[in-house]
Amino acid sequence: MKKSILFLTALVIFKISIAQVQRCASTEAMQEIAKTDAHYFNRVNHVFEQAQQYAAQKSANRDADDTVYHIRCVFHVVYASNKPEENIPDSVIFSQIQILNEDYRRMNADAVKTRSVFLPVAADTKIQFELATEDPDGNPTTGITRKTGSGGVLGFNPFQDNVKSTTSGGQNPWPTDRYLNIWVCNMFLGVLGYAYPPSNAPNWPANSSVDSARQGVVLHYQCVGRNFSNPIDATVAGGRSATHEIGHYLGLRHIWGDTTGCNKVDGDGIADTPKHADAHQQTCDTADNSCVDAPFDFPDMIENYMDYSDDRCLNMFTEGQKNLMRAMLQTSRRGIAYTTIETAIPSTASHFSMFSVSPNPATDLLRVEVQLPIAETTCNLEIYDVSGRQLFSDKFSGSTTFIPVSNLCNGTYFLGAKSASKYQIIKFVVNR
Ligand SMILES: [Ca+2]
Ligand SMILES: [Ca+2]
Ligand SMILES: [Zn+2]
Repeated sequence: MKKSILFLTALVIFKISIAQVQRCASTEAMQEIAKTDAHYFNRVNHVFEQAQQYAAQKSANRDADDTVYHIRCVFHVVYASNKPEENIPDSVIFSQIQILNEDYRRMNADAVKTRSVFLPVAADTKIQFELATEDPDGNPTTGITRKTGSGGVLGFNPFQDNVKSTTSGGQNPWPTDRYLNIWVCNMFLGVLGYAYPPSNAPNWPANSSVDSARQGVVLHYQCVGRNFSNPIDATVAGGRSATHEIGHYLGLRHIWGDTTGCNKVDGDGIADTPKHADAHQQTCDTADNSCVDAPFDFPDMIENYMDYSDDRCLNMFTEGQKNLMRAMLQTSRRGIAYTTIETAIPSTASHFSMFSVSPNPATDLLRVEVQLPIAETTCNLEIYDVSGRQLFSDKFSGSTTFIPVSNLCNGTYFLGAKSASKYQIIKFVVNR
């Protein structure tokens, strides 16, 4: 969060000259609020720390893992009267809701591309999205409002937040403590989106923060949904700007923590995301490893939705990010979602009824036990190192086998078992 305005300006110009689009202006928009609200960052940090503690107290406070949050969304489409293309069709908004549900429930088709090294922390957040069916007065609604407005020749300005008020050419929000408001408009300087993190501590009265009427997400109309006929850029055509911005809205920070370089304890305040030196600007390089993590060095998690990578290589949130977002839904963002209890438990549905390794730590031989489903006769066992390199692969017909690990150096490894219907990973250590 410590970044000079001067540096930010330079960064924005650099991004625009290279990539033509700026993935997200959330940090810069927050800096703008801080100019007139001296305690803004303190408040944001305080709320973030409270949510971290809340999420950490799993047994006492964390909701049961089978609770599903359903967030009520309202899309406000604000378009210039002479630019009908800005008035995006319902079908594009429907596809955006679908993308959000796929990404947050880890049902995205490209979840299979998450590198093995990150599978143990890849999360189904159990957060879902739907268009509101009741407006603030209790009347039926489509959850979409449309309005001709104007943010001026260049589009709406993220640093003035003018799309969020009718008096400045935009559309007023629905009550921000009951709905996730998502404004869709043309935006200044190719900014794709921005959102503010929660800044109202749960023990404060509702709407006590000066910015309560500004809570929500703003998206450039050309990065909404899937298969949009006129995307602003191929790297952002997957509808994942919304996934990223709603991550901010639910309290997540950029994975590199908005501080460049590796000389930081943990950029984003999330324990299971590796340290990143900086954003990956619409790139997709799995060879990147910008900082050394301790005690084990992970590659950069370029597939995390809170990076700036190409939409086509984003595919995961982590367990730590999930817990933080769910903590916010129980505290600062309480009220925007209703909950249901999921009877099936998908996160373990793909697990074997029994899968174990011993001894752990191992020295020479790893004893593996797998209970295959009744209708299946074989599975594949695979060992990966922490950078995702496959070191071993063999077919196995169960239930007990021994894998030699005497050729492996001391360190952490992952053993994966894959059958026709099951997939599970166990972390093990070699230490001799
Ligand atoms: Ca981290
Ligand atoms: Ca690393
Ligand atoms: Zn962002």
